[in-house]
Amino acid sequence: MSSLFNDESPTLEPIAEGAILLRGFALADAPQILEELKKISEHAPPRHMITPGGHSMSVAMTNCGTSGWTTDRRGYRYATIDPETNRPWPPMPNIFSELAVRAAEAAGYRNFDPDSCLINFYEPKSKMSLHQDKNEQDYSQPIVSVSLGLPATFLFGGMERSSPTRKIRLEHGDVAVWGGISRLVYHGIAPLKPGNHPEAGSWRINLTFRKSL
Ligand code: MD3
Ligand code: FE
Repeated sequence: MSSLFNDESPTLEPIAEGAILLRGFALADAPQILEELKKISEHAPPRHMITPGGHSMSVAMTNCGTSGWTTDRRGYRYATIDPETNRPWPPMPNIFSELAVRAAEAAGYRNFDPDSCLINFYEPKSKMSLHQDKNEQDYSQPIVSVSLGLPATFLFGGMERSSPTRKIRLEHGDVAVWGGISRLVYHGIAPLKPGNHPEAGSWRINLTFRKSL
């Protein structure tokens, strides 16, 4: 019921200038997305990447699309070859790119052309510290994020790491579009609370769609 409603006339919830939350926008596609994620994970297994500072990330990551975000001791970057498998990342399934473009359009971004989908797997206690997304070429393109599985507390800050943060609960099926002046805002995810989700079990999964190149 809510998925039918949200698909055709999404509730646009403004977060800040340029940032819009589309609650439940991905609900109808979620089962198919989760099936595709199993295939992607076989080809490009999620892994705990190493930051330039030498720390292992608590979030396990993989990518699909022509370009994927990676980190190791040498730095953060986008790469067309998965450094773990030495093969290209799996292609981005059409249902992924179509969902991302529809969400961007619903939020008012007309020419979103994602080449990259970073897939974040959170287990209980996994977190993402406050950071900016600055490894992309063109900051005029928005970022579209899709939340699946367990709910999370998203932290939305400001233009400086020390700016105050707002907490926003992101749930299964929620899609957010981050563009305009919100594109370079500091943001993060609080440590995941354990739980069980009927479709995703003990996991939270987040997909971020970007034009990286
Ligand atoms: C606000 N991921 O992968 S998605 C990331 O839930 C990342 O896994 C988080 O931050 C996650 O880089 C948050 C929401 C998000 C993504 C990018 C943004 C919010 C953003 C870029 C600018 C401002
Ligand atoms: Fe980010």
